[in-house]
Amino acid sequence: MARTVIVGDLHGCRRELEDLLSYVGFNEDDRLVSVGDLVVRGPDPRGVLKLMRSLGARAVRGNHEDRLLRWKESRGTDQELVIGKLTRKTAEVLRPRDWRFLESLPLWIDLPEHGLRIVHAGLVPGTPIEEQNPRTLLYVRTLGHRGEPIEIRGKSWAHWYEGPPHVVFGHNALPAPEIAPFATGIDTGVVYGGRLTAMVLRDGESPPPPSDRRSVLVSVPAHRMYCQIGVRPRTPIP
Ligand SMILES: [Mn+2]
Repeated sequence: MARTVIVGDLHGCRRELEDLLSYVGFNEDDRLVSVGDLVVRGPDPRGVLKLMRSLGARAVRGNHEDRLLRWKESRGTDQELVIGKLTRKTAEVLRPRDWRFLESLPLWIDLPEHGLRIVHAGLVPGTPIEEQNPRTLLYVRTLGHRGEPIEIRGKSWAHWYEGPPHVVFGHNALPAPEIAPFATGIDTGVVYGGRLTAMVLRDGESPPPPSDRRSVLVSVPAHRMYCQIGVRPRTPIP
């Protein structure tokens, strides 16, 4: 039976994606969707994109894809975007078909058959998705006193969100998945030596309530720490 596998931030960790697909017994009937940040910081950005394409996988745009694309667009103009060493390293290895894949990524993907919406970072509760600031979808972590989006760490925006649809997101690397009533964060920091997490749903299945949410989550460990920026999750998912 066909399943939907939604995978967390990969950051070029191709081996761990292969491990995860093998762990869940991914087959040609299943479909793969990513929460974005497919590339940058990790060892094999092209390998991740090649594997994604070969599986017909979909993905939303992450802040790293967005930054790469905005840099590419600005290149050679007097407004050329300044990018960091790790972003540049990725930009240098990507081929035209990789860039085309990145350019095709939408800011959100709806999977109504699972009652789901996928965004990279999150959203401001109560605002229709079409009216969200793209910057919010790519970078939000918490909310201010007036409900405004904030990009630094704090209590996840997800805890104020009341759905529907259920939102699956990444961006905020934590030792374990973020489980909120109507949202699930699945960035468990594989590139920082943590784990790669995915939500696996059967045909037509919606994410269960928080008490059972872990029954649809799986994870595999990183082979090593590829990058020291950010958190280094230590607590494995049981
Ligand atoms: Mn991100």
